Amino acid sequence: MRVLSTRRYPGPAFDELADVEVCSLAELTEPRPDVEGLIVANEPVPLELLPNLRIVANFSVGYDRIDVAACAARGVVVTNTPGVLDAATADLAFALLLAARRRVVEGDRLVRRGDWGSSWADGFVAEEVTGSTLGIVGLGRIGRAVARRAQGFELRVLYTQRTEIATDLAEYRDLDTLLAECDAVTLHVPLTPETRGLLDARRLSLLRDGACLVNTARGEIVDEDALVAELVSGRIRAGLDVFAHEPHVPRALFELENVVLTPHLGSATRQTREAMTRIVVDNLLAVARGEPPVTPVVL
Ligand code: 8YV
Repeated sequence: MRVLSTRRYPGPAFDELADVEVCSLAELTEPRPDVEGLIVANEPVPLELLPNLRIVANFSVGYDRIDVAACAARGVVVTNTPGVLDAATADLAFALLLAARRRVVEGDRLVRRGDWGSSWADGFVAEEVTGSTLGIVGLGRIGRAVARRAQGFELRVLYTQRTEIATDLAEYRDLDTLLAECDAVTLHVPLTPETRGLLDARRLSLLRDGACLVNTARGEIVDEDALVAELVSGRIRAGLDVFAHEPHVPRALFELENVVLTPHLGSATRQTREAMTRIVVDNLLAVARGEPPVTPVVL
């Protein structure tokens, strides 16, 4: 089975693909009837150029940029990489929470500027993380990994999602109540038509003064203009790994000390990225053998 891959994905599993060609989507301009498998990283699939495509193996748990329904209508299976990036993403959410709340990056900048001129006792006081209340929006695999970490930090943990579940990890609240009750809120829902703009200006205004918003999910879940306005006002803090128009980051954020910015690093550990490639390759090999894919996206 000939596979087209938008990059050389990391890790040894990639070398198990016998017939693979690395080609970006921008380079794919002519019809390719020889291609039966495609590897993308949550990128739009040019179905019209791939008439004999059988599988889109997505190097990503999120598939919001892939038209899964259009693929299904053409008999093309789409797979993703669930499970293996939960720990890495939860770790980053915690890193952003700690960094934003404890002013870690702001402190680093102060030291590098040579502005640390007085004793440790002056200024730079932050709000305690331990004992504060964390709200998790979406208690799926990644949300639960965050909740487990939160227990180690002795946080009170609330969660919200469409359906309330029985769990010892967190107490349920509806979204508006959760936003108003928490010292920090972290987002772990996929981007869907229902979650696009979920945190609009009204909901952002429900956050407590000084609260911290962490987003390692998708930028489009938050009204970015409204978030920038809240951050510019200085009313809240944030740790942001994702943005509405990546790699564009609103310039107004660059000057702010109350926001920590990272370039979509949620799954970016060697172990996690190699495990993602392993799943991508396992899905392709299964379909090549005529077997069902390992981790299909089910509509
Ligand atoms: C990827 C992600 O870095 O899995 C996801 O949903 O956002 C990240 O792991 C990104 O999608 C590119 O594959």
